[in-house]
Amino acid sequence: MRRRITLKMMALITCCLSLMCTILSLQVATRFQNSNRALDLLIQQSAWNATNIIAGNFRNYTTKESLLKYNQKLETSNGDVIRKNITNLDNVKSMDTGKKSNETKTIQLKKKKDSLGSIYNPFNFIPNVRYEKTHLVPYLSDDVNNKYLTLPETNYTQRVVILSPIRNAEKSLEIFQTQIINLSYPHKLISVFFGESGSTDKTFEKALNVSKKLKGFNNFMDCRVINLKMSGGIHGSNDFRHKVEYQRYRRSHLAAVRNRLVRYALQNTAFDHVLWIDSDVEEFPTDLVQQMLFAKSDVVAASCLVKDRMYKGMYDCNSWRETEHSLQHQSNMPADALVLECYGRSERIFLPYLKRDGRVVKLDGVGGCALMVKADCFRSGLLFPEVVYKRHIETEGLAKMALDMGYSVVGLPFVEVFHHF
Ligand SMILES: Nc1nc2c(ncn2[C@@H]2O[C@H](COP(=O)(O)OP(=O)(O)OP(=O)(O)O)[C@@H](O)[C@H]2O)c(=O)[nH]1
Ligand SMILES: [Mg+2]
Repeated sequence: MRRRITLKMMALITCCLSLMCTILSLQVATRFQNSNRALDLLIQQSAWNATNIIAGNFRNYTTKESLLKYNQKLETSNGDVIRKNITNLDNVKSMDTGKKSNETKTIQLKKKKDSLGSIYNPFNFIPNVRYEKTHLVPYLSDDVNNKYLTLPETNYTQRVVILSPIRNAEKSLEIFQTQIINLSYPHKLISVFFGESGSTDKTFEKALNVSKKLKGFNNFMDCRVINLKMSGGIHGSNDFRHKVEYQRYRRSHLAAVRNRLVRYALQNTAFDHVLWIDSDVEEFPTDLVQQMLFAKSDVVAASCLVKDRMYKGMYDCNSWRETEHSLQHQSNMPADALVLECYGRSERIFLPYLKRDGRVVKLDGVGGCALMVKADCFRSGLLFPEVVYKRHIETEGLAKMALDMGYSVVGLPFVEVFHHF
């Protein structure tokens, strides 16, 4: 009897022990899984934090050194995110056709051999990062760049007017002039109009000299400096003029400046396309005009970035594509609310991150750094909204209005212009 009890007790203890072991191992497993997930989140979070530092408050960092410092931070944390995404190349599609290509298959086979960033694996240079994770823009290998920037032979006949609003731009006009002269599009088809107002330095006189040079020595069709006779706007340091509370008025003023300049151009010269280039854009490709014409669209924006040695980052937060989430959020906002990007977490996909979609990609918002618009769009009433239009203003408002008017709005993720920083 006692033996049976002892046996029963032993069985019970064994049961309890194995139950405890199971619970313990389950706990360990869950913890391990959680810790993996936590690690995963931590990596993502650190990338996001660094992103916030760079992108969200991007312009608060006024020295290149401080940005570089944060950039290094971001690269470390973001490197993990990139590597993580790169291992999942199964769904990589050919950027040309949207179908899986032979080239892609080869890349998939090679992927284990190739180190990150190898020139043999150009797709490594286009990390599948989600838009909110990073505002760093990857450098592309020449293989990729050449493929997506090659243009067919064409005999150009279309007339282009470059419109550039300027205020206190005395210092940037020299570089601007060089960039314009370097444009490879036939100069005799290009006019350049500067729209000056509100300057407290010698911007007007400097612009006059530039326009004389362009017309006199470089065979541009027509070059003028127009005194727009406008006052107002928000000016000053980066930190000051980018304060969120000033943006409705600042952007409204810029819209008015752009509208006045394009009205003047429409009345005074003949052209097929307007190419807006801001005077603080200090580098653009020599074939910028051809690249924008290649898109054969009504509104075309280039990627507006900043760069510093090994690093390229997004500058302009105005060229983006809406997502389901961003549209959903907007639908709950009051009609006169103004939606601004780069002042917090975004739900849009920005132009530099749409490279996988191809060389010409659909957009819902555009920036004015380098923006081509068909002249006929302006002739039919398109303008830069000076008051909120569908919760957007100025260049982004123009994109919204253009889409409503049935025009095509696209961006060129591979065509990069560099803003002063
Ligand atoms: N005529 C005129 N031009 C202006 C005025 N304010 C700015 N601009 C010019 O308009 C272009 C865009 O202005 P920015 O101040 O660079 O505006 P932004 O690109 O939206 O913002 P940033 O991030 O500050 O560069 C530049 O070429 C400026 O020189 C103004 O009051 N009058
Ligand atoms: Mg600017």
